[in-house]
Amino acid sequence: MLRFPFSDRPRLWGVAVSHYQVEGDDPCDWSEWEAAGRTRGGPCGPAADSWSRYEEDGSLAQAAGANAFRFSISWSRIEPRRGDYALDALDRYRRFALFLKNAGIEPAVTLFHYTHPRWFHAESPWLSPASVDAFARFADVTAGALGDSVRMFIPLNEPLVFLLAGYLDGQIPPGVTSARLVPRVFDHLLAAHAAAAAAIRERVPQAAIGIAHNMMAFAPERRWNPLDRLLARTAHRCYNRGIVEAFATGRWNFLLPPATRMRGRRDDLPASIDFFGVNFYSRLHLRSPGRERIVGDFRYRDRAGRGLTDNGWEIVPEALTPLIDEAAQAGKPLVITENGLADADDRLRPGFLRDHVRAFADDPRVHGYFHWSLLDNYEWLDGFGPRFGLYEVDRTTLERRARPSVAVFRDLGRRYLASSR
Ligand code: IFM
Repeated sequence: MLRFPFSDRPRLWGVAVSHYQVEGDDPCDWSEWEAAGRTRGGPCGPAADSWSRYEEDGSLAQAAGANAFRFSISWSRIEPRRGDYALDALDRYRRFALFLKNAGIEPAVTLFHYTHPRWFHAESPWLSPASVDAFARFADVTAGALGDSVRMFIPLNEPLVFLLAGYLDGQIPPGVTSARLVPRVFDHLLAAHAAAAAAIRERVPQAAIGIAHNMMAFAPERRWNPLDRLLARTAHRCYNRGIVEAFATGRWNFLLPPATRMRGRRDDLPASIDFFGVNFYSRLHLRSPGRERIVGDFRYRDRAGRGLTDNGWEIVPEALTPLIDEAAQAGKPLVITENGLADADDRLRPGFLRDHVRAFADDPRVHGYFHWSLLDNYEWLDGFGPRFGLYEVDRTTLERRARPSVAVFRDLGRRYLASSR
């Protein structure tokens, strides 16, 4: 059975987007969040209008030399009312996947990328086991519709980011702030991943399934301070290793600072993935004891001396190597499922690309790279401020224009793909 790495495509050189950030006009829990004024950056509105321009975006990816395109499915478009599936929306994604396939581009489909249908939090929230069944049904229907052109699936994008922002900080929907509830939601997210993976395998036996895990480098703010060092180790253990361990062994046991014990077991997790995806962006410097937060301060700093991105993140490609080592503990082939930066002037992106690609290009454990992002898009709470695109999107006309980095990306891709032959 053909799984990952694909023998007919041993390396992936791709771009990534997510539905809500590019499609536009998608009524869901996030659009309600915006309407309630809960974001700093205003509403998403038409985003980049990819819902009607996906094929144009696919062609831009092709022009940039990509042989893979990661996009996500809007659950709210597919199931606007519980149990009521919108065949036209499924068909829209099917046509796009087919377009990519015909263009020689591997479609990589994410099912959960932060947003939910409006009924979800009231009828089957992540606090309830009903969420697991609801998500598995969505996965089943989607894999059934796309299975003839898609063989690469990522049920969950960044489950820990969603968990912490949605159920601990309450910054994103559903806006809960309860450390007590976090372990239960984590269990249900992992159960939903496993149930979705099983549903996808039923429909698409040759599917390659993975997780996209956001990994962050952590450093002590004051290297000499044992408490800062302890905090950095604890953050790494929880934020990076917890999920790796869960997929490696089917068990997890770690502390979510300051005092929440995350412990559990799911024997079906290790076999539920064929690859482990790493989303990597930056490094945080931690200081203890906390002044602003109970678990301590965390800040980005330009310690590596490469400058900060437009949204203030440190550029630190050398931190990717140890995180790849960590992710490899999952015992699966690796893919960099996201990596990129906000850089409207495209001043830092060429060097960023070269330095990050250098960190994995000769690593036999890594089988692909997806740049975040193909396009400038809606950066959640920060709205359209941060510009992550290889292609700039004019906010008035929504026209796409190649940034100079497209040529750098294409050139790096040519070399990356050539060296796998
Ligand atoms: O835009 C996000 C994406 O939705 C998830 N990973 C990080 C990106 C940049 O912040």
